Amino acid sequence: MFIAGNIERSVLHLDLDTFFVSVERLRNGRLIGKPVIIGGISDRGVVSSCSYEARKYGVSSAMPMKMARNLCPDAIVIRGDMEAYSNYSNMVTDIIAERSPLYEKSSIDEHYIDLTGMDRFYGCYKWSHDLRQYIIKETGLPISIGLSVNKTVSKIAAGEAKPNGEIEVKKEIVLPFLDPLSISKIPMIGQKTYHVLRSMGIATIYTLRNIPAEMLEKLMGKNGIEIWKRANGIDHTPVMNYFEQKSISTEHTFEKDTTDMARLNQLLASMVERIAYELRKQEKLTSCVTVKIRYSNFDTHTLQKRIPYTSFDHVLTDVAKELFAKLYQRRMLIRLIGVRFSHMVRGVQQLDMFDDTPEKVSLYMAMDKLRRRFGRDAVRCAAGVMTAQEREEKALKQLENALTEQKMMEERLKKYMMYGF
Ligand code: DCP
Ligand code: MG
Repeated sequence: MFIAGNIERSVLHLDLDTFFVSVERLRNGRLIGKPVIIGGISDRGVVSSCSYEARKYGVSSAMPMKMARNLCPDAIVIRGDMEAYSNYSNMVTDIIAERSPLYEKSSIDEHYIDLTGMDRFYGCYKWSHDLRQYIIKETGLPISIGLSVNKTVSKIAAGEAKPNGEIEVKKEIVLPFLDPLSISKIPMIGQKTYHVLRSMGIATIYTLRNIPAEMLEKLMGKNGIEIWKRANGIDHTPVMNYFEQKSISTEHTFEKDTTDMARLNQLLASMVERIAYELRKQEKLTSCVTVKIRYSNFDTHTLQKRIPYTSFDHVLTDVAKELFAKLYQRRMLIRLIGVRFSHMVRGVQQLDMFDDTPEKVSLYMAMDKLRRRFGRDAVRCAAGVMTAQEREEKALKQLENALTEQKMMEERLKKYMMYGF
């Protein structure tokens, strides 16, 4: 996409406040005003979302649940319900889609809208304010917004507007707005980069943006330049139309057309496994599965289903098989089958962790690790590829490794929380 450097853009960022907690509060008013934590409820689970009342005690997302309970023993801990959150997420997206010229859904509770040019008809800020009020009225969910010249500044502004607020950062005040903020507010700066920069005495965006870009490049490569640009309020990345965002798909054409159901189902499962791995590698979740069949006479049929956000093979395989069974009614020879995941958002597996036992999550992590090390086809659990006993033995072994690794990770996290390294 071509973006002229001198055209001033208006980009709106919307982020729902304590999203999962807010949905639970709609369903149970007694949770309002209390410390609430959503996540895996076992000790090995992690915090997905927590209320401001819980944050006061130092609880934060991605923290091990055990630690969160220690910090805030009075917190009400709730095992999440991904289906409900997906429904509310889609409700918000539908409202935005109906009214916006161009929007991007960037995570389960975040959207960007490109409002460039709207000022000629209707003030951008007024439009954004009205949209926010409408979302609150229709869904009952608190949401914060930031309006500015690009995605980075508007996202930071929405963060600063929380809870339940709105901030506009006009072009002239971008730098004064950014300067006093902590470098951790820049979305590109993760924990690792933050610690590197802090160890060099860089705390505020002002200090960061006054460091020569070449120095940051030497320190962090290309990323260093990008970080320097963000600190200076420069970000040309376009708002990507949600429905034009890349989907992940795969197809298989048979050498000899077939009607062999067992083979078709087995192949479908292994195709799903392959692209679900790709999905997790990209740290994405999908909410729409499409299955395609091409018959030997080239007649092509597709069927799709919207589902709660997930990246788990076992969920996706079941959906794909269900769609295939519905689609394949003609008992004719099949020439090709395909699977596609679309309506994807940024999000990690942790998001759906509470849907499953910690053992299953560990198993997925172990399998993906093996795939990373030995190639994507190193692990298969599609029915029929291994005997049941082989599968179980392999799964147990992977589980064992994953649990050891998870224990080590928890130790590291604990140490980090205690000593800050
Ligand atoms: N989420 C998750 N694991 C993470 C981060 C987020 O499961 N590591 C989920 C739970 C959140 C939702 O995604 O409710 C949105 O993430 P946010 O970072 O926007 O967190 P919240 O909406 O909970 O809080 P805030 O008010 O800070 O936006
Ligand atoms: Mg949020």
